[in-house]
Amino acid sequence: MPIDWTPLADLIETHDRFLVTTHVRPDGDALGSEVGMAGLLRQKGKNVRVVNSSPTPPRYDFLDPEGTFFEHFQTLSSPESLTECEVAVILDLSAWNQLGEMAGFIREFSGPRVVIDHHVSQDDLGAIFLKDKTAEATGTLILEAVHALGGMLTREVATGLLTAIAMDTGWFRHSNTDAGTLRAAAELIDAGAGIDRIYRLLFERNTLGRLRLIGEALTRLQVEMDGRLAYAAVGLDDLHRTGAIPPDTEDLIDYTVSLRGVELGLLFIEQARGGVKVSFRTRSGVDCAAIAGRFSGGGHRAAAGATIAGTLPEVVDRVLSEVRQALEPSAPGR
Ligand SMILES: [Mn+2]
Repeated sequence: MPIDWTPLADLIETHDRFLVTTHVRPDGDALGSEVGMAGLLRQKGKNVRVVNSSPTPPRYDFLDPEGTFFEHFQTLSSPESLTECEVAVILDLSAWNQLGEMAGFIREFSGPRVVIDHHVSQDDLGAIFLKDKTAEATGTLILEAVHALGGMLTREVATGLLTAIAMDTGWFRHSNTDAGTLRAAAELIDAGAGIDRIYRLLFERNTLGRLRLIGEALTRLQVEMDGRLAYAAVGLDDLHRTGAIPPDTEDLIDYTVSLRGVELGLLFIEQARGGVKVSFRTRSGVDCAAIAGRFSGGGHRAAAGATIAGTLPEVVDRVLSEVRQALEPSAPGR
């Protein structure tokens, strides 16, 4: 359903200072959407700060060539200056826990909050929701906002939005890709986004640590239930041993569902701050958002996640026993 962008237009009309933020462990959609949104707001003459609870993974440094666009909440030199922002624009999330360290600040934030997102809602966040769960990416929604508000697709904005859409569709391969996705991509390429350049920057700058981590995870890939369920677990010690960094696990989950016959793929990643991040992916009829919801997580039908308290072996056991039940009896669409 198309979004009515009037509430955003009204806030732009009546306010000058905007804070833009996104979820923890930001991905291409999160960061690319921020580039698009901040560009639009600045074109409207607004003062914009883009502040995230996680630092920007090196993979996405090309979205911020000067290193000044994305600010990191915990290392701000004057955190109190953030309270000067009048409107909070929250992108690509609909749950308090996805805000990480910034959740407290956003809860206290006295001005209007706007959420622009495509996830199944978990929390109301006390916000104006500009949401389309059928959108392939938040980046697509920002492109709509640019159209609706008469913004310009500069090369910078187009690069951010193409990164956003390409990453949330698995580079135009997943089931959320349709003709409209490719039309949006074509428009962004016409506006100056270099698709080959972006691909090279994202996928052909692997570190040896990242490739070794992928190798280790694949070596330990487990398959059960006649090959319908595949999973792998990555511990903090694996990162240390291989020289990988936490963002290097970003696309690892895709290998689980690349295996023939797999209906549900799981990836368990031990978190430095405690607990385990679990990713759920399907290429069949399994509802990943529903399974993740049983662990206070969420996302989309085909891709979801949850962060669960406990040690790596405990969480693996708990999730597997839940998931085995979800896959019995045989899931449709095999
Ligand atoms: Mn997204």
